[in-house]
Amino acid sequence: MQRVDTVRLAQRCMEMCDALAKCTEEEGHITRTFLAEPTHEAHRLLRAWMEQAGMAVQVDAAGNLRGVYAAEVGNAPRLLMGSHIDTVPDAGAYDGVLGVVMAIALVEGLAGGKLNYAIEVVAFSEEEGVRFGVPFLGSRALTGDAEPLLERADADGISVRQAIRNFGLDPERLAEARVQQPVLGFMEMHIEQGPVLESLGQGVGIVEAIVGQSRLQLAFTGRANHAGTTPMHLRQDALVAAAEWIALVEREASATAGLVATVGQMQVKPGAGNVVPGEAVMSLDVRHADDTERRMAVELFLHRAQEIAQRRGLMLTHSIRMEHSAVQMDVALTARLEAAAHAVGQHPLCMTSGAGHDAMVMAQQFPVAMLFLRSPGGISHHPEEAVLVEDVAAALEIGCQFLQELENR
Ligand code: HGY
Ligand code: MN
Ligand code: MN
Repeated sequence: MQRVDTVRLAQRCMEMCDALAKCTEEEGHITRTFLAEPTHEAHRLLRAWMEQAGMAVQVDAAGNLRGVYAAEVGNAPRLLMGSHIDTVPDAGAYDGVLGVVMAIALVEGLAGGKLNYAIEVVAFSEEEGVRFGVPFLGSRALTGDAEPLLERADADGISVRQAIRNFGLDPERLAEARVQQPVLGFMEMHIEQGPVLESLGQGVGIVEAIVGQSRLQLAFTGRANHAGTTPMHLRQDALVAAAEWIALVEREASATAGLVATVGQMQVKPGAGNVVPGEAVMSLDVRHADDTERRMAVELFLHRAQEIAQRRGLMLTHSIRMEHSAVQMDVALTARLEAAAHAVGQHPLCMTSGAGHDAMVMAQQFPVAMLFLRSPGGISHHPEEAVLVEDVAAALEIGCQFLQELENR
């Protein structure tokens, strides 16, 4: 494999992320949820870059854009690489998309040279779970586990099935999205989205495990009433109950090592300033590297919510939107990634990911490995999310060597 100009490729990756950032639902912000209109433009850009790099490109029924770089011989196994192109609302420019464009850059760096395995770069259509409250729609299509999600509806009552149709795809062909070929593994490059690498002055990290996560929806239901005429002791105020519970969640999570718990979404009804809130519907995101600790925390938070509801004469309902166990990266594939780093003179930190990734889903069926890039300021899911071009170059150096290590497997 010839010497690759990773500095030039890193610059190209930054430019590609800038171009994708313009594909947004919200003027002045980066917001691109599952199969939203701007995804068509994002696909157009990615398709052009993939084809330029020598890939044959198609879109599957889940909206994943997939480019295949053929091997030197027909029925060779394939390496999967990629990440997601959907975002949270008002996102940064690198979460997900950086891993897609870096994978394209690695293929571009091959400059037409063929390997004894194929490469498939996947731009997953949905990982964040913003539109339908359930994440990993894209990668679950590749593992053949997306069908159960087809009837989930978004806030406007549009189902996943209908959203796929509205995008111009055929949900009846979802089963064809499943990976059929023999797979060497899935390698995902992604920003860390946290403070660890920066705090240690490291540009790149190797992921050993991804924490487990539970995503729930809870609703406190009391009784709406007049804000002026209803005495305080006669109220069944759903928002006050939620506030008491959210403060408790923060207290308990802060007191438990390795536990994080977040209420990120809330709808209050009827939502008028002069009406005592009758209903408060909110999300709960709970994560821990140890699944038992996480499940115990969820139990505790639900028990406490029930207690608060009882004491305040309210009703509590809840639903589990998603539950995913902690995932260990594949030891052998990760060892190859580490060997590649050492071969190019880098010694990345081995670490756990507090963020969820498509690799969690792909790990259900394939060996997976992940490479992290430093998040300056430790910030993500925020417009100030950043990445350093020199860290992208360093990660591409490792990626090029990793492709070579696989060639010599
Ligand atoms: O929420 C997460 O962990 C990821 O960024 N989707
Ligand atoms: Mn991500
Ligand atoms: Mn994210």
